[in-house]
Amino acid sequence: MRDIQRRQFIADGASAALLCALAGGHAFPFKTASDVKRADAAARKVKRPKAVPKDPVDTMSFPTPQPQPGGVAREYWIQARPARWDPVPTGRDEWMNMHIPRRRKFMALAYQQYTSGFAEPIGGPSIPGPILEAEVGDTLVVHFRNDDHHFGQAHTMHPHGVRYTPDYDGSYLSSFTRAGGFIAPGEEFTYTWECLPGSAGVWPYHDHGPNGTISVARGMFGALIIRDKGAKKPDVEQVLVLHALTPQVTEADAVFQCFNGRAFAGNTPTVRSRVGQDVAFHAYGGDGMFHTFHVHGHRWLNDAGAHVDNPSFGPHEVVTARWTEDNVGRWLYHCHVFSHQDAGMAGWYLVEP
Ligand SMILES: [Cu+2]
Repeated sequence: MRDIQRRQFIADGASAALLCALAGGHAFPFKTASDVKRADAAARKVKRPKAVPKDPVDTMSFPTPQPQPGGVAREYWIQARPARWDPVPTGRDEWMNMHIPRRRKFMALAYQQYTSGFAEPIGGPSIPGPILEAEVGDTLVVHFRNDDHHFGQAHTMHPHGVRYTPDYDGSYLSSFTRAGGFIAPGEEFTYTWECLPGSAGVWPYHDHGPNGTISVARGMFGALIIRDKGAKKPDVEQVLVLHALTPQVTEADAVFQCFNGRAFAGNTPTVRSRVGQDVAFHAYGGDGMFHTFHVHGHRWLNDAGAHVDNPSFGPHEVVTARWTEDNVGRWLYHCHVFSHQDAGMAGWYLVEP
């Protein structure tokens, strides 16, 4: 059975499209809005799979990790929910002073933060989702609730960079799915992730449920920031996720190339700083494409100690650009893939004296 599905996946992929979405073991070409609707319908029907162990690891159980000595448990309450979303709220591109005439609003999927015990929402649903912060030695304890009453699908949170046992992987694995890999609408699950030495940095998290590819394309992603114990937080810190909102999910007549769910300067984040401040941008690719991160008027040292002003990165790979500010002005930041830049992947960076 599994082999047949696998062959079907390969056949669909070869004949129909480069990009495929998997919904509960069914493979769909991801070329048109109706392909996405078919994947949605299949994903809605997926029930929690019955466990069919194959290897000894499939039946092992694992203790929930605790913070290291001196560390603490950092608790978050995060809900997944549908959200009507406008990628260009101003209707304009402020860089080129152009009107953006397209139909724009669509149903996104996003993460939303709540206060303790899901008592009150903290702000609205956001793309990317809430930034989850911790220090090395801590655990991240994330209470996750699925409120996807619109698409009616199971969702998860799958983190990068931290350590987790199989139950907290947050990945749908058909008959090998562990506890955190399938959270149905209305259900809650608590993930515990360990911020061990080596996990300092900025890392993505995202849905990895049965329809994960399409959910991520709708906005279900966010970032973890793990700092070394006592490390200074930059004065200005901005996470930027570079990703496309495509016609397959928006049903608009063209793609929106976005930073953080918004396209075109004046809609994408406008980042502000002053001379002398410690400024950090963390950029990652939230879709299946490669991108670059370019900031006018600035260059910085990469991890290898070389000066760069336009590093490239692949899907879900993070680059950090950090410097002490010394250049006053109105600057552009953008992806240097021109087809991305010109479809909205650009924004303002304003430096005051
Ligand atoms: Cu790009």
